[in-house]
Amino acid sequence: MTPETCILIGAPVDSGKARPGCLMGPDAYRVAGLGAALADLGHSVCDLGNLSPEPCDTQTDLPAHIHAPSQTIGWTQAIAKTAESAMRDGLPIFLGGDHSLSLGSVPGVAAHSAKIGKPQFVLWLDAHSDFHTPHSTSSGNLHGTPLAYATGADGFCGFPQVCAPIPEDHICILGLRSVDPAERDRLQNSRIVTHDMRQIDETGIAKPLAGFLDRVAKAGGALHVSLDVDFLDPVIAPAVGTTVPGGATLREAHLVMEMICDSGLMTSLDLVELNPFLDERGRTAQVMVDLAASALGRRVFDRPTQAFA
Ligand code: HAR
Ligand code: MN
Ligand code: MN
Ligand code: MN
Repeated sequence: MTPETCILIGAPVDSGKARPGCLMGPDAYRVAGLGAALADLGHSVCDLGNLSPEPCDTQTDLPAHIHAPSQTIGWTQAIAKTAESAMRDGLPIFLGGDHSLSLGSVPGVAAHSAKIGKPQFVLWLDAHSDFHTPHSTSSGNLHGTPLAYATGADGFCGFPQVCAPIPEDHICILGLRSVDPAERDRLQNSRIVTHDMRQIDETGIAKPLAGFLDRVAKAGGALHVSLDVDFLDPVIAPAVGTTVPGGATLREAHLVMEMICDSGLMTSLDLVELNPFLDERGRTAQVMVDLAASALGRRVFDRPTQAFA
């Protein structure tokens, strides 16, 4: 692949749910060698360090059970601005942080794509659809809402206006196996393309992904990839607060990343939901780093021998 300028953006967002730990994610990716892995593939790597949330004490009309709304709004503002500017300079990789970081990353990258006249597409690799609004979520956890926000859904009072909403038919979700009833209703009435694990079992993962990548290519689109740790089976990726059995295998996940790389379409990447406090000797962080490397050109024959087993 052609060398990229990979811009690492630490976003230690931990406000999207009650259980703490995702704030340690960016440093875990660094310790697991993300920067060196990308540099070894010939990319130039620029690590911006960790962002901080903008101060926010907006009074909002969000429902009272929403967890930590001000912090998450502050993070959304900071991440969206950095996302838009980083897109001008290279390929941003957002090191989460919980999935509420995508409330900032997706609208931010989409704002840039709109300005350069490229249609923005999103590939959501997740056990969950994250398609709640603050009014439909019963948990009150905003990490379950970013995909709805990115499409311009109503109900995000106090959040920045989404200036370039993602058209529903530009979104593909792969790996679903935990969808709440309210999300299911809204998804079924949307044009979002979903492939749950049952379908992946039946068709394999390559076929639905190839169909989506083909659509992105034909549209001349920009592709944002949002990789939630819980897309993976918890046996290979235990370090996440919301494990759901029956997820993608290591090879399914690498194949997704290798196909994304071959497509040459990826313009930005989120690595989200890693909770290093729940990890086993860093192995989930390492899997996520290896997957990012696959998306950016690593192939089996290039892979250094790993010491851990
Ligand atoms: N749907 C559930 C909720 O809204 C669980 C959401 C879990 N989200 C993530 N990201 N872990 O996908 O509370
Ligand atoms: Mn998610
Ligand atoms: Mn998830
Ligand atoms: Mn279109």
